[in-house]
Amino acid sequence: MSTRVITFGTFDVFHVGHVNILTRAHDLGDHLTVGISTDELNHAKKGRYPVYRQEHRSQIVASLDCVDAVFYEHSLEAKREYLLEHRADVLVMGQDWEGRFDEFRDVVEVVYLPRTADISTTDIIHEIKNRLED
Ligand code: C2G
Repeated sequence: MSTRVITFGTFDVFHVGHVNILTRAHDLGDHLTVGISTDELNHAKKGRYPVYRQEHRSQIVASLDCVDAVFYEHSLEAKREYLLEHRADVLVMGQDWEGRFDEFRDVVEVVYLPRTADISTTDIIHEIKNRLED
């Protein structure tokens, strides 16, 4: 039987940390689905809109060989519905979400992977701002 893996994220200003988690998520099964946080969900969650709009973020993620399907994650509260709708067997998230999805262990195996060190969208935005100010 094939194993279906699912993960969620914003994937704004796409970088190597994103590549690493998606590659490793793919390696845990046979099919990888990625839920892309919508612009509105991000605004609600982080108080700012992403730099790249959702159509571009999802096009970038969908173009990767390790990704089989993408959809928009409109709500953090609908995670159980998304897991069932996409028939997920394994939920993968980075360790910054450690423990936050344990409540879904009744429907999926939950795996938290270590984050890639020393890179984040926020750091990249700050680096660009600093260079412009120099
Ligand atoms: N990530 C990573 N290493 C980094 C940066 C990010 O492994 N250096 C991982 C995060 O742990 C996450 C994924 O990449 O699993 C996507 O990160 P974000 O785009 O920051 O996702 P986030 O906004 O946390 O959205 O329902 C859950 C949310 O939609 C997650």
